[in-house]
Amino acid sequence: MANYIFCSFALHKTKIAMLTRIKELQQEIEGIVAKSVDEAEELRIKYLSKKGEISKLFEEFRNVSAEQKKEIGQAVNTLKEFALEKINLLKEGLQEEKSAVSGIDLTLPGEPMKLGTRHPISIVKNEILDIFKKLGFVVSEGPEIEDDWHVFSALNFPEEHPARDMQDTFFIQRNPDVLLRTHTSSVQVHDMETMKPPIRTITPGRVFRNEAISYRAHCMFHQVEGLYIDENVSFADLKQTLLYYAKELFGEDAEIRMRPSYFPFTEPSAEVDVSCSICSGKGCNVCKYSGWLEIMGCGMVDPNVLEASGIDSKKYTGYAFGMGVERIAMLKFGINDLRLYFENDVRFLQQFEAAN
Ligand code: 2U9
Repeated sequence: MANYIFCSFALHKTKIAMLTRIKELQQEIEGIVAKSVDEAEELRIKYLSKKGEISKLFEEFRNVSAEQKKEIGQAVNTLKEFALEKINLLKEGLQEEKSAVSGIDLTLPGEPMKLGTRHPISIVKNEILDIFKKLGFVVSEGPEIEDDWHVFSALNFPEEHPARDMQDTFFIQRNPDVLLRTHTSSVQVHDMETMKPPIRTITPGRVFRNEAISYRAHCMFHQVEGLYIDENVSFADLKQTLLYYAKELFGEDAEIRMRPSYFPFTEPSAEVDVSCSICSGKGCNVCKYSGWLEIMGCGMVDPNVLEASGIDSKKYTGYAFGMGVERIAMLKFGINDLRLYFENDVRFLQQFEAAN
């Protein structure tokens, strides 16, 4: 009798241990993942091969009493089917993935990215700035939206000057005191108001004029303007500086000439021509057979302009110059239509130096 009780107790223990193990394996198999078909096969071996975890359960099954065999047998079989299905599904999924990428060699190098190119205006602007930086000029920049004082009044434009007209200048919100700058000289007015001489600034920036767009005019373009104020600054200093600039930009053979002109902010004023680098001054269709190309305007800063910004015109003199970057770039690159700069056509843009 005692023996029977012991035996029944032992069998009961086997049943609990087996059901617990079946449950553990069930949870474990639920969570299995495989990154490759080989990994899935390893899992099959681990659970379903002759020496696998589930086969071990079948061995233990021998110790289960006859009346419990049905229940435990069903549980082990269900687990075996579950494991088979799970591992087959894993394998199928991995096979599909593999065939989806087959035909693509993932080790091949990628398509090279097309490098952008620097805009010709930026190339020329940087070149101009670098030349003047070498001479000790400091780059100064300022707002595109300005007031009347900094664009016109401080620069000696009379009240009735046509540049103030709506036909020439973009005003904002019909307010005559809020406008888009028509030249970067406004930045240098700010500089004169805030700096003490010696002042030596070079000012690049966009300017806006109410112009009809054509091959030779645009309502927005880029200027670079220079200003040098100190004691004893003379027209000779200006001439030598601009000759150096022309030789740096157009080559050692470049010569300049100055023609008298008029600007409200400089007195005397001049327009500067450079010898035509295409025909070496002999005459061609680019220089219209004159041998010269106009590149900039310049002059001695009008004493009224110095005084308006609080600089003593008895103690200080200064020179100033200004140029349109589009025009210089046209001459350097042989571009014949200003609109090309702003159309963003890659066939035009990719002809210039690669940006790095
Ligand atoms: C201050 C005082 C004077 C800048 C100057 C020019 C002459 C000039 C034109 C060239 C072609 C403008 O882009 S363009 O249309 N500029 O001819 N600019 S002197 O004179 C200044 C600048 C700042 C305070």
